[in-house]
Amino acid sequence: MGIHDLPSSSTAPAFLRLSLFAFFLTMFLTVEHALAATTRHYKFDIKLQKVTRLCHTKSMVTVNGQFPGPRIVAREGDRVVIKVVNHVKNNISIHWHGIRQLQTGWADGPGYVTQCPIQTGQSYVYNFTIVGQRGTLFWHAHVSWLRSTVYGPIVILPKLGVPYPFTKPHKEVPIIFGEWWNADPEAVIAQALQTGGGPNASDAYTINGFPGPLYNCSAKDTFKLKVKPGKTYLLRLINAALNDELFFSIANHTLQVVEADAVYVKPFATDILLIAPGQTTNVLLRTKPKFPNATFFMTARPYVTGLATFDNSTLAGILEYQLPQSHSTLSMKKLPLFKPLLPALNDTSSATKFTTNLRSLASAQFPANVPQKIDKRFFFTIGLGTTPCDKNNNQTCQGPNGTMFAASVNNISFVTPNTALLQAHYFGKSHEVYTPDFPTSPIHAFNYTGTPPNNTMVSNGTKLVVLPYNTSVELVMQDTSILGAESHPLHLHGFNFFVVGQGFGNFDPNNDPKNFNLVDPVERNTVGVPSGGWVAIRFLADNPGVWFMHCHLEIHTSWGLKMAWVVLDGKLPNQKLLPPPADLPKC
Ligand SMILES: *[C@@H]1O[C@H](CO)[C@@H](O)[C@H](O)[C@H]1NC(C)=O
Ligand SMILES: *[C@@H]1O[C@H](CO)[C@@H](O)[C@H](O)[C@H]1NC(C)=O
Ligand SMILES: *[C@@H]1O[C@H](CO)[C@@H](O)[C@H](O)[C@H]1NC(C)=O
Ligand SMILES: *[C@@H]1O[C@H](CO)[C@@H](O)[C@H](O)[C@H]1NC(C)=O
Ligand SMILES: *[C@@H]1O[C@H](CO)[C@@H](O)[C@H](O)[C@H]1NC(C)=O
Ligand SMILES: *[C@@H]1O[C@H](CO)[C@@H](O)[C@H](O)[C@H]1NC(C)=O
Ligand SMILES: *[C@@H]1O[C@H](CO)[C@@H](O)[C@H](O)[C@H]1NC(C)=O
Ligand SMILES: *[C@@H]1O[C@H](CO)[C@@H](O)[C@H](O)[C@H]1NC(C)=O
Ligand SMILES: *[C@@H]1O[C@H](CO)[C@@H](O)[C@H](O)[C@H]1NC(C)=O
Ligand SMILES: *[C@@H]1O[C@H](CO)[C@@H](O)[C@H](O)[C@H]1NC(C)=O
Ligand SMILES: *[C@@H]1O[C@H](CO)[C@@H](O)[C@H](O)[C@H]1NC(C)=O
Ligand SMILES: *[C@@H]1O[C@H](CO)[C@@H](O)[C@H](O)[C@H]1NC(C)=O
Ligand SMILES: [Cu+2]
Repeated sequence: MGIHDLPSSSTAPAFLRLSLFAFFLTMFLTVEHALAATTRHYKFDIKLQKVTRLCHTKSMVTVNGQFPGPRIVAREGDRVVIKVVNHVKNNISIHWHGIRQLQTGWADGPGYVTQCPIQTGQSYVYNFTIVGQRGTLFWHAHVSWLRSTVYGPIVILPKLGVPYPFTKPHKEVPIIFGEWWNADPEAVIAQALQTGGGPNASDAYTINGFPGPLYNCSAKDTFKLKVKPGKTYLLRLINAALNDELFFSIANHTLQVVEADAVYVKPFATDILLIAPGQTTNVLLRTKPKFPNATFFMTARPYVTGLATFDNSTLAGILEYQLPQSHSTLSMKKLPLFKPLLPALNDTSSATKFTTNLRSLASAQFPANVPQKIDKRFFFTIGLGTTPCDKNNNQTCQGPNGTMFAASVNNISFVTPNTALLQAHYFGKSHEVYTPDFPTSPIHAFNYTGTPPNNTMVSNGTKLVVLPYNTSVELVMQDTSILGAESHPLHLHGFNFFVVGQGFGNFDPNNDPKNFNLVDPVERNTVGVPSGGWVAIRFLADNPGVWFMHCHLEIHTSWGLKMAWVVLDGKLPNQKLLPPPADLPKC
């Protein structure tokens, strides 16, 4: 029954939880209007839990002691209310990654952006409605590197009675990729910020929390996907890893991509998937018609373009067909095991082939509302850089040439304030916290993907862009070759955007826009800025609030590759940010 186990809910009738769910779904099609959206309640207790992987046991921060964390299941249109209680010494907040949060910016979650963190012994109720989204998203901690262990799936089912625009799956299975350090990830990032060098690479990648048999001391920690022949499975793939985009493949099986970041796409078949941190992708797995007398590895390993040292290991799970009765004496262990062939770690052409295949479904029922007329254009450089090393502050200067690594947008490395930006904005105290002068284009133009400038030092500040309500925005993000070109998965909070164009080299404002796809571009919340290239996105700023935008490679966020957009209230009541909840944490 899997995913159709809906959680306890204040108004959902008990029958929703029965396995005859599908039957009732059909039966109640005609009275759909009578079954209004419901409220789903969850409680997240943030607490320590001992977990062992690769023969290393550590006490880590979790939700309800679970790793990965519990799944949130709701329908499009439902309200979700999650009470988060912090029982650990770390400050924490939770981000509902990809949820639009229309008018409810207070529930978005990034620490010091929309809220102060929830401190030890305190709690906060996240309260939001899921509007116009269906598919897979995920939730994760949004303070420091706590998301390495604090994450879980968000499953958004279509409204009751609305079918999927693809084969109805026999079963649905969330598959969440993560990254495991034997050490405490908080110590890893603290050390990196003190030395100024790159952080220690992770020790393993995980699939639903398990590294799988390709690692030492890990065979028993293997995720198995048990399937029946001749069925269609919906795999809800989520990349919750910190610092690595991943290639994924299942031996001898082709996958049909149907959805990305909770938006339907035009279905296409592929053997290889690319999924960046912050991205989600739904695929259909059609199992072989008969018991294949074999088992199959599903594996993932990184797509890496930067110069830094990285975890080059491979996670594996097993796709296992249920034995037919006639084979009951056969042992699974004796069956041949097939392995998929993954692209090389630096295979940019495989990566590009996958991403350029993604197109919005753009049907009458699920249109692609691409902004056609643009009010404001922005051009942001995205890349690495350096800052001076301060030995008096215990920094040990192990970054490039005795400096400290930094990262920036338009050469500004974002300085996180010690109070929340959204509160400063809402209560008219912004002048004390940030300036509204984030540059619309680089202050100094250079050959962004050519020979890098000699001076790699970045500037810093807490600068934001302020947009009137309903501004239609076009943003070109240009990778730079400073300290190495690299693919950066940029994530925008509060909006989906359309990926209207991408290319390699420097963006050409005269010729490239002619090739923009304004008909059926993919709509999502996280997009990879190609290594040594650019990407153009469009979105309508129809959600008042303060919205974080950052690289979803966590180390780049730590180094300052982040900024925020302020979207002002509109005139109508439903165009205004709601007042803050009474329990909003204080700094
Ligand atoms: C959630 O928000 C709605 C709308 O503002 C409100 O009616 C409801 O009381 C809130 N629920 C909780 C538990 O705070
Ligand atoms: C990072 O790796 C170095 C070299 O292996 C090791 O000495 C150091 O303790 C590690 N740091 C953390 C925080 O685990
Ligand atoms: C799996 O693929 C390999 C390589 O293409 C092929 O040799 C093998 O016969 C396939 N096995 C099954 C059970 O499909
Ligand atoms: C991974 O990196 C290690 C250390 O740099 C190297 O020895 C090993 O060959 C690499 N493995 C792969 C699969 O690239
Ligand atoms: C299945 O494969 C095993 C191992 O290769 C072999 O021993 C067995 O005879 C096969 N059974 C069938 C029904 O093909
Ligand atoms: C990818 O890596 C291989 C082996 O490390 C190297 O030979 C090749 O030149 C690299 N390709 C690109 C496009 O960087
Ligand atoms: C630097 O490190 C030393 C030893 O760990 C510590 O005693 C001192 O307080 C630190 N200084 C600063 C400015 O953090
Ligand atoms: C580091 O210094 C060397 C020698 O001065 C220079 O060639 C190189 O470009 C510098 N690298 C960076 C990243 O600044
Ligand atoms: C930028 O650098 C690239 C790579 O070195 C070079 O091919 C290109 O001609 C340069 N463009 C300009 C405008 O100088
Ligand atoms: C960068 O440094 C090199 C070598 O020191 C020098 O020849 C060159 O003129 C410098 N370029 C600029 C733009 O300063
Ligand atoms: C920001 O830049 C100023 C001036 O260069 C410098 O003194 C300060 O340390 C920097 N702050 C951060 C957080 O990097
Ligand atoms: C937790 O957050 C509060 C409020 O911003 C801050 O004062 C405190 O230093 C933080 N504690 C830790 C351990 O980071
Ligand atoms: Cu990045």
